Amino acid sequence: TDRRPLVAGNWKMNGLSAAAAELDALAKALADRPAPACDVMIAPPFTLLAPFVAAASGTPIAIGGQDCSHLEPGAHTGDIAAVMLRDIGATSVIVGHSERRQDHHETDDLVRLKAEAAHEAGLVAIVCIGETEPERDRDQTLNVVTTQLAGSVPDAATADNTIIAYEPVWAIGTGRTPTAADVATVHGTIREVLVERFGEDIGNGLRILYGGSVKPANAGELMAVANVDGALVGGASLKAADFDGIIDAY
Ligand code: G2H
Repeated sequence: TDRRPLVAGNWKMNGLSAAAAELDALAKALADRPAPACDVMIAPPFTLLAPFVAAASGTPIAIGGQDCSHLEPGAHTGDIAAVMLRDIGATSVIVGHSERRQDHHETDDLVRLKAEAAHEAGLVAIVCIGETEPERDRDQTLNVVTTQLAGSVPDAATADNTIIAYEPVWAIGTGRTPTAADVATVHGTIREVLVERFGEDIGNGLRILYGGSVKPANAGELMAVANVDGALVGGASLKAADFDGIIDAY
């Protein structure tokens, strides 16, 4: 199966209005060399979606959201509906990032509803899963990701509307990464679970990103692992030169 890799940047709660210059710098870097052999996406905070959509226009960079509500527009103070993201020009949205699961007590059920809301609005849902350090120490990694997949990924998932991101929580922003062999084991298990649930076509078509302390220096090794179809990048997506260095792994 041909899966086009995706390098996605998650800016998290970073970026003031001047940060649009960083997107221009990335666009310039990409324009200065042959078209990247991967899809490229940046998810800025909600406040920067509009300027980033404008700055990315005419470039290979797609813009996504970092979260969406599972609800339709209405009386929900502080929330953002998936249709609002689509309306402003986003084409995808991250759901169930471990920081949302931790900081906002998001459950697998809620994450699945958010992914369904994203689909309803015509957005690609990037569904995040991953074990904590105590879970890893107890050898529960494969159980945890299997449970999260079952609960967080909608039944209507297809290779076109859903992307899985495996992010071991202990590797997020810590500079620590699993070994290539460990990544291969987890991504291989995720692939098996997807094929079992969705069949060969969809199961093998769904992209599985790795996330957690990806940087230019380790991107080549991590992206070469079987069933790693790209990266979800936090800290190293904030600077155009770093992010471009990761895209360059393809
Ligand atoms: C994991 C990742 C981006 P970082 O959360 O989603 O962040 O690359 O900073 O570890």
